[in-house]
Amino acid sequence: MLFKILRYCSVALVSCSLAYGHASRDTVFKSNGNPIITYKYTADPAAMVYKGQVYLYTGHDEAPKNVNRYVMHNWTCFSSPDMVNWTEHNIPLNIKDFAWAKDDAWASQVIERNGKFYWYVAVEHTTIPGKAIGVAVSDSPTGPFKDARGSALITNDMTTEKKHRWDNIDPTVMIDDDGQAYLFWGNGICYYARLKSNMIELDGPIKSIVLPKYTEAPWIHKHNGWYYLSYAYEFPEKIAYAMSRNINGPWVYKGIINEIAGNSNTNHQAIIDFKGKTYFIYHNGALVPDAGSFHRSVCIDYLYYNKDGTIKRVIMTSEGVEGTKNNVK
Ligand code: FUB
Repeated sequence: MLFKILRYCSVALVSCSLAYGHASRDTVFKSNGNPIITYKYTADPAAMVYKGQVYLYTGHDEAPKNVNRYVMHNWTCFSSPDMVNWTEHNIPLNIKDFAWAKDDAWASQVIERNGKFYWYVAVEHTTIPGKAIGVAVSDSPTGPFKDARGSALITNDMTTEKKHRWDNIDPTVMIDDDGQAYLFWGNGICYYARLKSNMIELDGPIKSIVLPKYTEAPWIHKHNGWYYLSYAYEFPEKIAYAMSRNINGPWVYKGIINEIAGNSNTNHQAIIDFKGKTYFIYHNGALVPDAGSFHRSVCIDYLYYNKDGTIKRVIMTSEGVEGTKNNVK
């Protein structure tokens, strides 16, 4: 406990010019195991590799103590050359950047196309009841980002298979080798649709995929010719996955990757290859003083494949990853 408190304080010193959770300038820090960020609560990680750097995008849990619901108003961006030395970039995106959105800066993902960076986000819509997906764009992975459409890309009235109002959340995006982009998303059902090359319009119907005990948080990635669709399974959430030789399926369910992440009902993974290793990025509820399902923290551990392409179970650790260089610690 003493160690945790000291660690909390030491990063707070590095960030001494910051009001809690609101960076006025970039913040540089070295992660010291899991959770990797110890001066604010971060959730719903998504990551992207671009020009030798990892860019990590997260939500920001801001619920007051003892408030047991998501209070989330902005998204954050961190970069690292080695998965250990990190820079937080001054708040790149806020719910207020979407004039049509009411609140709830939920899960998101950024992807690059032709030198532009598209940030897909889940939010609460102001006038169309329910959750919606928007997209912001920037010329830089660290922003500034602006609303790319001036309206939502997906609204609750566009999907009818599920009746609850939060089925349109948790966007994940992939550009396939032939240049076709796809958006996957959903709570209680996994939706997907093609995107036009402008990345801000659908290019065809919304379809759905049947996956065992699917809850939310789809993440699409490709590795050695296999497509992987990982997702939050049951509730409290484990992470499971399916594999396919084609992004349009059929998807074959393969099992659990990650167990329930300590002290958090949700788990929310991103998977990236970076400098020869594969990383499993997720959140748990391990950071004092208010750790839990509504005060979550991003963690990173290794992910390993078997020879046949299936994924070994992730071992969640407090030590985290060593980074890509021998001299980072
Ligand atoms: O952070 C709000 C919601 O919790 C996300 O959209 C889900 O994936 C879960 O992590």
